[in-house]
Amino acid sequence: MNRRHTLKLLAATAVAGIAGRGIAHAEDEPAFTLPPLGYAYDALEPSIDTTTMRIHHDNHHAAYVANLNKLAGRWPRLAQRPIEATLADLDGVPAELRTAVRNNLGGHWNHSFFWELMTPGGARTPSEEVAAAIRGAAGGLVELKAAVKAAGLGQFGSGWVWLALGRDGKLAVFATANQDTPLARGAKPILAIDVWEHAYYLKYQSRRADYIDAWWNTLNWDKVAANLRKASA
Ligand code: MN3
Repeated sequence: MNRRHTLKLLAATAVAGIAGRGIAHAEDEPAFTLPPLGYAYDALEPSIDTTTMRIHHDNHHAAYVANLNKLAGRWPRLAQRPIEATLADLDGVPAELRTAVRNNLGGHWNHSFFWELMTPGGARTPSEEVAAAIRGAAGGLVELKAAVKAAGLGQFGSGWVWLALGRDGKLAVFATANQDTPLARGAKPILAIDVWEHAYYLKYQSRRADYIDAWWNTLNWDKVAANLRKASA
């Protein structure tokens, strides 16, 4: 391709881009929006560093949201149902979009849940209600942390570790791959830790265990208590 041809192509792309944005603003808001982090990027220092938080929220989470808006253009029902309902019924998603919806809607839901879990200012230790639930599920907090760490280190590649209330009414620790959610198996999440490398690599490099240990310092136990009450209701 010669230079003149390239410039013509760029000009055409620019015009199409501007027209596209104009139409989107005039006729409708995006179906999905990136929720604000709700606190400063440096609020979880030194456990989670500022740059990681900025890239994780503004780039990684934002990319899932951008992809969802494209998917909603192809399948409007995506924007019309509650997110949880779609994630609990992935078989109801058109087959050709199912993997993309699973990854991007899962990524959007998981991260939205994760940011709130780390909101600074809440309880630094479990309430008696939460502690009792943890004793019943794992034996105690020390044992819960050990189970979460084992699941996190055992997750090959990217994924999440969850404490979730299962269909059987019992709390369990397990990992999911990629952006898969407990909702897909009918479980209700209580807490979650993102063990994708993008969540820790800038500060911890390959030391996933050190990241998991430090992550507990960021946990807002008031959010855990609220999630437990909601799941048990
Ligand atoms: Mn992530």
